[in-house]
Amino acid sequence: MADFDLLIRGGTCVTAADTFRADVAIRGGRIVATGENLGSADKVIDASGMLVMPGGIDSHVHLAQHSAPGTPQMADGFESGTRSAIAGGTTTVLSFAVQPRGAGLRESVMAYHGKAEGQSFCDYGFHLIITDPSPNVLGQELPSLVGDGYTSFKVFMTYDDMVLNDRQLLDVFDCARGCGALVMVHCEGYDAIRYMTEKLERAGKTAPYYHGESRPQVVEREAAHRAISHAELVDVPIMIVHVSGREAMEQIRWAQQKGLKVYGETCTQYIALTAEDMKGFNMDETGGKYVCSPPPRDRASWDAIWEGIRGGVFQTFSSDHCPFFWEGTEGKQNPKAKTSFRWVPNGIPGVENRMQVFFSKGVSEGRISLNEFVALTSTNHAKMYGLYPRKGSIAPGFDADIVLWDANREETISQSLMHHAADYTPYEGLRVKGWPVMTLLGGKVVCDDGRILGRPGDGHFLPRALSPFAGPSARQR
Ligand code: DUC
Ligand code: ZN
Ligand code: ZN
Repeated sequence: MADFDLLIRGGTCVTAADTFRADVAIRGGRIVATGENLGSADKVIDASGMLVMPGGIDSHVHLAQHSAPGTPQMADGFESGTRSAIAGGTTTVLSFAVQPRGAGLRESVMAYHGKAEGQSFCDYGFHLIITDPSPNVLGQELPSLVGDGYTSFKVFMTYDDMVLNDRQLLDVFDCARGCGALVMVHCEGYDAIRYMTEKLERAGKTAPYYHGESRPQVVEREAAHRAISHAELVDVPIMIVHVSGREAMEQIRWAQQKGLKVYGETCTQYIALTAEDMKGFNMDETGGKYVCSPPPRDRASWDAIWEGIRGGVFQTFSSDHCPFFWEGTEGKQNPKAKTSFRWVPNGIPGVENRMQVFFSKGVSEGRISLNEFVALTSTNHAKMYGLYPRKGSIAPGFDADIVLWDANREETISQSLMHHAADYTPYEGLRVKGWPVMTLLGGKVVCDDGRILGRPGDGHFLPRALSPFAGPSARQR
């Protein structure tokens, strides 16, 4: 009988802390040893010339999320979305269980489980989206769900069907403080966006490009400052998600320098797309392919985002995978969307490209180290969202969720390579250096050079511990 189920031999292991030559021994779905001459195994994978990194954790994806009647369906459910994830080297996703207004929180979570159960190619957990913070939700349901492993939730400062007013935000923050949950905040101001949208529409400026003009950086900066101020008042940590440029980044940096527990997330689109993309061909509808919120900015904003990444302002780099179809009446070109940018569904696919683009622009172009790459794509997500020390590193005791990475392989991102159900990729034509060549989930090879070997149902739901980053400051404890 062999010592191990699997040995990954001859690669260079990379963790958030170290880079070292070692074999990795796996038994029962977990890493049991790293080192040399470890023993025999039923199966050996030759990883020479490859980086051996923890599987990606994407803590911000939207799958099978349907929030309001009459709005378009998402292109990806759990099956296609997580298939795309493993093809891109990601082995855990955290998706959002939304509470439609008027609905109970637990019933919403249970319904969402029904969409994921038996469907997922990778492990998954749920954040909650709180749209209706009634006394029952804040007093009973939310604390009880946090106790059951749904230890983070998102609130919105915009969107008709999601927005919370300032008093509601304060109440939700207070509840999070009480139960130790981590609050993620979508920072864009509702009234400012409405004002801008109506003004642009009156001027006949309705093409997708004006989506960006309707929510400039000042709108994001104002909301970020307001959220930070409320969090300071309540004394609760917050995570400001999908930061798009300098203005919001500087708010987070300012808060951090004040000693507040304010964390930041940024995403692929904010280092790879610009507002120019939303012009499409000659200000036509094809710009709708790039419509997401906050909108992509400009190249100076890419630099600001890198400044925040390198300076430690951002803890996590996510995809904000939020896919809609391009063709057909259920997607970006739905009939209403042709009348104004305000009806173009907000969101783009990208779970498969997150690590490719970040590695290429980050590591291959010399902006960050290999270890920073692992921290920002995996380890920090695990730590921030209560999955550490089970996920997020290459060390004995961790789940054997591993990506073998060819740092020298050059590819051009194209829809023909994608495994999602969406009918386009916003990163079409982007040349990258660095590519995932094999993905393992719990020690099983689930993707080999783009060939999916895993099955729906391989992935399991992950109840999560409280985030160690979510406790209030000692100041008011
Ligand atoms: N917020 C997200 O987090 N994703 C897509 C759209 C949005 O507004
Ligand atoms: Zn958002
Ligand atoms: Zn999102």
